[in-house]
Amino acid sequence: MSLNRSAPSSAGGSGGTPLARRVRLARRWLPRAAVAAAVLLATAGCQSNAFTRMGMPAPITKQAKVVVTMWQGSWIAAWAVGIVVWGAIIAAVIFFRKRSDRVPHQVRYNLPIEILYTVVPFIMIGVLFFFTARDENYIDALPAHPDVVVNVTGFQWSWEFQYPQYKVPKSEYGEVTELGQMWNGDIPGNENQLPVLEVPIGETVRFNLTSTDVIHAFWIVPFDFKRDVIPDHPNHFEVTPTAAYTGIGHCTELCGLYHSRMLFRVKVVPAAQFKKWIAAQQAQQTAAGGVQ
Ligand SMILES: [Cu+2]
Repeated sequence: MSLNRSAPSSAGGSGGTPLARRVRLARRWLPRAAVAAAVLLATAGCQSNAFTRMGMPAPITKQAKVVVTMWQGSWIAAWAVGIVVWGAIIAAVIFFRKRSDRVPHQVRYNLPIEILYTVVPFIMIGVLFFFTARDENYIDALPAHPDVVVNVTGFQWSWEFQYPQYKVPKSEYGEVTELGQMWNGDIPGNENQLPVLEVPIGETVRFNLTSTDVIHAFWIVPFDFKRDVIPDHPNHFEVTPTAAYTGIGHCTELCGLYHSRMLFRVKVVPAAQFKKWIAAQQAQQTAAGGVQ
């Protein structure tokens, strides 16, 4: 947008005291600046970029998008409340300065104002609660028939991923099983030895989480979501990936000496590529008589 900067100075220069000129300038430009800021905010909100996500990683699942929207909504609500509170503080500082020793008019026991003080925070909490509960129900939903099931086992200090729908006959586990090594940065290329978790785009993927020892937590950063992996307490969640992704997943619950090395490779790939990969894993593990 190109703003004509010469207009205000020529208009502002036409007579009047300096104060009157400043007031005229402010009257002319403040509404325009407010509209420009509102348009900028509204249009910037349409696209998902690092600024409008307010620090959240770019989402790669339907559920993660809901998390980001919730986060943005919380910021908008916080800003709205902040602007009102700051506005009231600044107004009090400017317009209600101490001018004499006269005690100002007191409002205690003023029932309408006290009801307002009580009701407004309840409404604010109610709105936040409503959206939080709605989104949490969506994110925690476990539809009956997921397309792909992954059983995740966390242990000190690595992960095991099993695909019970894809059998590997005559093997120890009887199904496609991905194991790997704990990360060791001293060994070049060691990241290629990490266990692999591969899931398809556009299909519902159920994760069943268990631990064999202590509490771990499962975290794929752009899922915008973490879930604890607890011994004797199976946890579950389901996502629908929406975008390709290759990266590193983490344990995000301090679980012991090598917690920070408890990494895994994540590949979110098109469904056809996933089918090919899982068939290759089945063939390979069947030939080897079990997991490699
Ligand atoms: Cu851990």
